[in-house]
Amino acid sequence: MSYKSILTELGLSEAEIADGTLSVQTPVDGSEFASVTETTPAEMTDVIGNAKKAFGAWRQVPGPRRGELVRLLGEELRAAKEPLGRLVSLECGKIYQEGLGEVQEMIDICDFAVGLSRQLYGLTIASERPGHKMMENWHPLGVVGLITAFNFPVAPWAWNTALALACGNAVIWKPSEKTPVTALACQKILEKAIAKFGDAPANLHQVVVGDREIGEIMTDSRDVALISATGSTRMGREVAPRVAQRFGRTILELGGNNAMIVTPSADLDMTVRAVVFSAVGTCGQRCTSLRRLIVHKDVKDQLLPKIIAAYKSVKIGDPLADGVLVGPLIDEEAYTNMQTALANAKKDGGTVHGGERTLESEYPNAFYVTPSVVEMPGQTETVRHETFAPILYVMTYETLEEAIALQNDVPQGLSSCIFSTDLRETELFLSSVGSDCGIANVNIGPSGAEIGGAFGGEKETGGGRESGSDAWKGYMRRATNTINYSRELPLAQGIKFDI
Ligand code: UN1
Repeated sequence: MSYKSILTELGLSEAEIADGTLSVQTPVDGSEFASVTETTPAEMTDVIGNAKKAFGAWRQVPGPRRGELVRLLGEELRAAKEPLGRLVSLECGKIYQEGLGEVQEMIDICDFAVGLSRQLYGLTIASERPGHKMMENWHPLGVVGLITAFNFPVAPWAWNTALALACGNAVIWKPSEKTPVTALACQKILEKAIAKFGDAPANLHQVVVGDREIGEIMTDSRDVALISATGSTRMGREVAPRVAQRFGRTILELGGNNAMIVTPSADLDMTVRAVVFSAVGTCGQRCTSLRRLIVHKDVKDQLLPKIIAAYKSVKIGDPLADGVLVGPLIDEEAYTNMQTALANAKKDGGTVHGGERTLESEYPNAFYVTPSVVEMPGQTETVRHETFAPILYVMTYETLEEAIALQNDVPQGLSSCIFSTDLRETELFLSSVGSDCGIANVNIGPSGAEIGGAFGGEKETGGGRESGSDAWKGYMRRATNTINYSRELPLAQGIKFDI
């Protein structure tokens, strides 16, 4: 199937993906496959104004009716699953299976948000005063500005948008400049749902394509109530203070430095499979990718050769080809960063297995690498830094307390896991003195979370939660209401104030 036909299948016309100012290369072979029109800074005033208008109308539509739009979006996504999965693969380089998985996450969150649209529950609260009642109501928040990253070009959009729309908000989406075409495809898919829905306000959802200037206008605007940003800690460090400056709200899902603790009681065959998927899947470019293996000193010699052998058997190549498990890195910069990290790890006393460029003669303009395992003498600064590439640092431990301390001793706090069949070990890991991450798993790798849970993490990961559980509350504002149905006017706390 040709690149062009994927785009046409998704309803993107030639004009929308050609003759623009932003050139889009596929990491598969480095060639340009689209060039899209960028939003100018001047246009942002209208974009934000239009979103504000759309919000004004949408917030008055009953929640369950808003859910109907999300239901229709889920149906359109089901219909577009294969071409969209292929486009994800083409634009960001993950294998087709993972492209399909990403679209499935979008479908799942739509289903979740449809149910949610009838369950935006508030509370009734016992009032301390006679003839009074208290309650808590959730209202739509406003315009939601989304900033997303190249590595998951569509699922985080869906987590945010499905919830934001069900919660009564309008959305402005700034996708990564590396993956704007999938964003335009999502806009098309949503437009189909909107057409079937019938009476949604214009500009309920808008995509803006451009560089940081566009992003800054959005983050600085008082008319954008919430900025939900997925990406690097560096990006979050710029976004968060700008939004805080105007007392806006943020949901931040930033870097991870995810670890797996392997204890002597672990099922090692299962461990190897989990390590390989979570460390080399998406070419190590998930925020949840496994980056650190903290293995008991008596287990390392059994486990490491199995991992190295499994790494050698993994097929690397065109992510759309059958049987391939690892596609390319996103670009040359990612490759350079990987090589720098490996060189630093060596300087720190690490022993590097793999990590070389491969398929260079076939794809001179693309960056395929063999995944690497690095045996480290300790948790050096190189290990504590998140490098978005398939590098797995291996360290050993003697006591579980020591392993947990190592696991927690990084600036990031997204995902973590333990492989163990000992209840005492697993419960300690999950307890208040265990993993300090937003996600802590047992006998499952750190990546590949289901949408039903709240997704996000602590420390430099930013503290935000997206997706399932009660993450929807981040997209609404809470009003506490106290109602007096008596003929008296008692004051709270028993204060006497007679006039
Ligand atoms: C990301 O890499 O930004 O848990 C998101 C996972 C996926 C989402 C990753 N469900 O790996």
